[in-house]
Amino acid sequence: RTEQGIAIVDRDEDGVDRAFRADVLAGLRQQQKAVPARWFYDEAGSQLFEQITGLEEYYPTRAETEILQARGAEFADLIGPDRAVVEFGSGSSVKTPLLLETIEPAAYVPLDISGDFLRESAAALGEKFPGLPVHPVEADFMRRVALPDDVAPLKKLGFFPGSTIGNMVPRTAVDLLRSMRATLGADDGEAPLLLIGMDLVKDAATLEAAYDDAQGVTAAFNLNLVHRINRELDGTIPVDAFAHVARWNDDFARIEMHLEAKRDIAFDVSGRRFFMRKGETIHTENSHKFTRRSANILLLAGGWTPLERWLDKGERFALILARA
Ligand code: AVI
Repeated sequence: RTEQGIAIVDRDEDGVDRAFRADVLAGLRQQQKAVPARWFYDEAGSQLFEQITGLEEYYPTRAETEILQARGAEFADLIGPDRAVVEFGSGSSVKTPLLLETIEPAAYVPLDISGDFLRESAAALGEKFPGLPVHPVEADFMRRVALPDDVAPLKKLGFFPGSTIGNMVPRTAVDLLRSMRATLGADDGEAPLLLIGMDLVKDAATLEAAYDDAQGVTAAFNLNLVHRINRELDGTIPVDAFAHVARWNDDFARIEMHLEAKRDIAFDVSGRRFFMRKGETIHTENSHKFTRRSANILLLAGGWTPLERWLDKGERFALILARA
């Protein structure tokens, strides 16, 4: 499933994504109902996320872009030219060019589970940087990915912006950091580098607003998961029975998103019956926030030594450079 060029989505004879169904059914059976956040990103969900990144309340994208714009020369100095930039996730139309413009890379390798996004963003990048070899790889980067032969001998820089690492519980985040080391060839040749974005702990009001915006875009993003379950898994979930909730969990330093039942409800998904009491929730996302220390500890646990970090002017977000 995770090797280069192999179709990754495993569908049954009715075209249902087996992993989606398994995750939803298992998650709805739990005491605290939960569906992994990765299922937000169907076409509508990805568009809503794009919209979120432009919201007044959602500062992380702006803050990280500011760092890339303002501090590019500094990290270009530390990183040096002629590296293959391996991006975990398809490049964003804004951040990736900012990095590629500053560091004079030898190649660009976007890794993504979704072939469509991958091809689109690789083509756009190719047009922007005509001389740069671009090697898109369709793969699940949660496991070690075999890089194309042309790239293997080059020095590597992993790029993982957006604080996507924050959407994983620490155990999964450490697994991913270790997989990244393996993908980047940490044990054969020159030590790879990693440039990673991490959102910082701040007051709960700012964080809760970032995940519960006034226009209701984040609410729509959360509720889109219910629409997706209904559409793809023969669900009968009454979407209007749910409220979007974003709350700061101080014990684990994370924003949690939930879908809270506004009344007692019963519904079916894939032929199974489920019940929820008023006030009961489906936990749909964690977005961990970091301090200097917790970021360093996580990186070290994943096999990376932090070298330098840069913050935006408002000190809301960090870009961290680490070496394997
Ligand atoms: C993709 N990820 C880093 C976003 C975040 O901030 O955790 C997803 C998101 N969820 C709600 N708003 C944005």
